[in-house]
Amino acid sequence: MKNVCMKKQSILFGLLLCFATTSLAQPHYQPSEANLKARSEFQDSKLGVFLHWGLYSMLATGEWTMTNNNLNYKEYAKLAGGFYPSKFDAAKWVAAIKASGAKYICFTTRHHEGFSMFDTRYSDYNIIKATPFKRDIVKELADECAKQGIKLHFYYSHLDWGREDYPWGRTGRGTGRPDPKGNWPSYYQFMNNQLTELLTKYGSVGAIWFDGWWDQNPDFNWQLPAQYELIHRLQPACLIGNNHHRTPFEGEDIQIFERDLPGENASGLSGQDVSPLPLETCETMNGMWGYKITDANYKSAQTLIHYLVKAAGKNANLLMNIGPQPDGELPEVAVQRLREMGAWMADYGETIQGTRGGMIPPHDWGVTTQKGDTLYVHILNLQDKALFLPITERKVKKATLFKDKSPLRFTRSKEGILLELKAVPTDIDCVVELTLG
Ligand code: JFZ
Repeated sequence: MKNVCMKKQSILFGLLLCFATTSLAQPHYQPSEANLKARSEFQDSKLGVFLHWGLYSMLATGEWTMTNNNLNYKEYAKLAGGFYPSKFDAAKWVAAIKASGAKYICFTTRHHEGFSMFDTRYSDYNIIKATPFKRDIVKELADECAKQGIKLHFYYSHLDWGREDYPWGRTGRGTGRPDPKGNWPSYYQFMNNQLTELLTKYGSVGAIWFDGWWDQNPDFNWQLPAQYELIHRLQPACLIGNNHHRTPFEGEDIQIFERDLPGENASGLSGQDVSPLPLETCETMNGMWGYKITDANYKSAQTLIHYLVKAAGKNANLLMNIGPQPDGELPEVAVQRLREMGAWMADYGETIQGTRGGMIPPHDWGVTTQKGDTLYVHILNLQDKALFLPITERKVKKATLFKDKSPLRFTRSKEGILLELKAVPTDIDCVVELTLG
């Protein structure tokens, strides 16, 4: 009798547990139609420009200076009183960036230092209340991007070196905040309040680019599902990316790589698997994200273009960074690079924008991109006049040199085609256009 009763009880308990777990389980994220469309437009765009701008720009030693030098958070906050970027002109920035062929800008609305570059009700430590500048930089950028027809993405730091309620993580331990425990519910609410502002006051937001997950232990509960749900509820087409250096979590729309082409892990930050989501890799133009006065080591236009083309060949976008100066201008060399990239994009943009990674995987000589029946062969590094291409699945009907549309000869074999170039290529990117049957 007792046994039967216990059995009944355990069945009941089991049923209850089953009910509880299914009803508590997060429903599987289903991206909206608008989101899927935004993903594909994002993939088409191939080039974006990252801007790291904040109070740290004034110290001109990069955006990690607060933690690297253990600067006291109350002292650091005084920088705001002197932040007056007198030469800031959103129209000029957006025009210079657009000229590169980039289709979106990703701007640091609030970096790890904790300062909000926008007008926010939820902290006085912001561009309007704490600086003599008193202009909402994010708003000016958003309006200008809308006017000039380029998308705007928001970088948003999950970690904060200046707030007392952010629980101490790996970094920012020397900034003088009193309580290592912080107050997570308060901090989480603060972030969601700010995200709500960013997604309701600045027009359509292309993406939220999170960063800082890696600051806590991997088992820390960031409550991301509810935060992601909030974002997608406010703007279903807004793409969510998180620079956590892991394969994407539920609810994310793009996969981010830092200073790395997907799958290469050259920087040691991106050993994660490559997911089927749209991919983006970010890279600095010199060696630092935030403005660094001593870093004049800008990559050449050729290096940047090669990086862009290699990313495209790996089916990824390049988000190329510039650290604006404290006076509000973009560094002159950076503007020059934007111009140089723009000149290349004007001629060759269509061989990457609107394409996907091509059927031939990347090789030492270069990469391929593809749009319908057109395969673009990007020869970046070849000391030869002949190039073998392992194409067996499709028939190659025609080969032309992209830049002047002149026909190229090739011979077919069982293993592929042997392309005959007129000379050893010397262009930054010698593009051959193949028409597939
Ligand atoms: C992160 C930021 O910390 C950095 O300031 C910049 O915004 C970049 C785009 O993204 O970079 C990281 C993130 C994590 C590590 C190093 C750099 N890490 O875990 O060592």
